Amino acid sequence: MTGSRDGFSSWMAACGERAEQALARALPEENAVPHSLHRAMRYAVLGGGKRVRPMLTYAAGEACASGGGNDAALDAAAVAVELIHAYSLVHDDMPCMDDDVLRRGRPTVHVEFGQATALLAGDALQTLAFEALGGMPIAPGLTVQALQVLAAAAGSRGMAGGQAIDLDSVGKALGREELEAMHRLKTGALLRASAALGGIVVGASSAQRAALDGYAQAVGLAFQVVDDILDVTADSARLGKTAGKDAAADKPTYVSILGLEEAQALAERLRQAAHEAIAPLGAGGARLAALADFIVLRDR
Ligand code: GRG
Repeated sequence: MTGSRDGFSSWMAACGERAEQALARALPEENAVPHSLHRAMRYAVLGGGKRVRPMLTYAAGEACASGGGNDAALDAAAVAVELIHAYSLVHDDMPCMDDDVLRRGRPTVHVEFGQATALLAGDALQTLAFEALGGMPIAPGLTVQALQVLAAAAGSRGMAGGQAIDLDSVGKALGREELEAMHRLKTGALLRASAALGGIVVGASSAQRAALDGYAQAVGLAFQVVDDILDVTADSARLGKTAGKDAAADKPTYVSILGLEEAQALAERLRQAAHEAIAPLGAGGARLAALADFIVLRDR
């Protein structure tokens, strides 16, 4: 099943469902006080999204586990990375940042619940991520490592730092290296942590962790290159978010710097680099390889 496209599609569907259920369990119920905050948190997280980060966590765990992984710990790690992602989208969409009204085909959280609740929902999703990791049924030393990896990836030397550089770069002529440095933080750091956490919770060896990291760095960059390509080649209905925003905001992108064809060639080179990086994982890395293909060849 591992090698076939149909097998991979069912694995992706099963992973998406598994992540959805784990997220639904981890989030506070809507009928718990304060209702509007909990409704906003569930609205931000459930019923949408490709769940790429949880898939990276599950596939990395599967690739490195000897004798079956720890399902509860993998679920907690998958929940944690998706909660951080959801928080970043809620805050990114707010008027003080990207100011967007459409996300995952629905009104953004601040449009639906107001700015103050959106701000709090993002904050609370972020802290819930660390609560989930803190409760993992694994050796305490591994839990501490996982907490450090996720905190660093989300913070000022990771995603939040990348967002700050992005906000500063509007209207500026960034070079390719500066653009890459920004994306390695803004989107790459969390994707990298998603794979790392899968390895950590199943007790991956240092060689396995190094292979996962090389893979995740290539995939993280490829993800952003493809995001820039889709911003010009796909429409808003397919993306479930506003298309063409980067050009409209005069933001530097891989397409604006390299042109469409060279950006597509770069995505393909990164896909191949991702495959090469996981060669040391042998047959266990098949899901990760298929996931790299999905990330580069996706249409939304
Ligand atoms: C607000 C601290 C803070 C950070 C925001 C990641 C981010 C930083 C903002 C998201 C803005 C954006 C559209 C970035 C481009 C790449 C990206 C992360 C796209 C959205 O991720 P997907 O495609 O979304 O995985 P789904 O909805 O499928 O989960």
